[in-house]
Amino acid sequence: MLAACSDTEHDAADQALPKTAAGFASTATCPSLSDEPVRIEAGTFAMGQENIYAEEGPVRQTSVAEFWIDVHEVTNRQFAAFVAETAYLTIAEKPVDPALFGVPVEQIPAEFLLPGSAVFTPPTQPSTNFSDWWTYLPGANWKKPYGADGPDAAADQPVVHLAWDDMLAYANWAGGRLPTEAEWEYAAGAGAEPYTEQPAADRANSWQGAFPVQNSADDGFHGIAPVGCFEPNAFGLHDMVGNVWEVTQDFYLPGHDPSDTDNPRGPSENAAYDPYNPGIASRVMKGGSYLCAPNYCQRYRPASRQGRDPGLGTSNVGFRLAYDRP
Ligand SMILES: [Ca+2]
Ligand SMILES: [Ca+2]
Repeated sequence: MLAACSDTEHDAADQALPKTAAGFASTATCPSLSDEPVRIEAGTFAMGQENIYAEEGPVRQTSVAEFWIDVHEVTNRQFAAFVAETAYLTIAEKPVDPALFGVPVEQIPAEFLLPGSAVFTPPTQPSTNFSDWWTYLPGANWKKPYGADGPDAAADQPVVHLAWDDMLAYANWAGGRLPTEAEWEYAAGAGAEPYTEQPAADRANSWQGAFPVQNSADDGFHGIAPVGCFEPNAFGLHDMVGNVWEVTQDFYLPGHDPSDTDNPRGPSENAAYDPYNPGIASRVMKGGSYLCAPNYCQRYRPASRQGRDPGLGTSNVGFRLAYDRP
């Protein structure tokens, strides 16, 4: 299916790492997918993974009830239909509440209070510090994913820069809900054996090369790909692993409760804890993104998980919906 993509990113001349956030934008088109969700039968699977990242264990047999799930990440086209009907304004399009910073307002740089979002912006030198590649760009939002000066959001690429409330508003409008982590992981694994290596270039959109300074884009994409460019899994679901991270409804704790195995819904809000973001009840996000590379974030796997700040979107996080009935 990659071969069917009418993109130019396979050209050798285009293999250098883009220098700007907007340089990661793709103009590729891929075979269009149905928006019709698929039914996932109730089942039991080995949830979690061990000997990789501590937060993914322990592995335990886990049951999920029947549900339906989108075959692709929610796209800009779908989100635009919601906004057109409701005039909904996302968090990233509104001025920032100074109280969120927890310091006197005069200590907050003025640009941090402008509407905007966090955009991946490649550093010029090797780094292991995420603050070197995340930039708060005023004017960045779902319609302008690379900032005010960048290209418009492409219709069939996943919508990004949404906060939790934005995803919830879309889900309520669309008649769905965010999947639980267990549902998502069961659907992503689709009965396959767990793996640890980076997926092949035709299987998922991840990062080939030494993150964050070298990206050969062997899979055809430096950044986000349109949904449906990569092969589906055995359940017919595209881009579960890679492309953009997908937020689930569960609150985040590092590691799983080994006794919570029957249609688990994660810890309570009060019990939620994210060591990278203490003081905030993070949600679990799954599957890694186009920024996951072997030397950084080996999370291109169904069991991978990280906490997601509910109040802020970024350029590598999206979602898809689950449903309790057809
Ligand atoms: Ca890629
Ligand atoms: Ca994904």
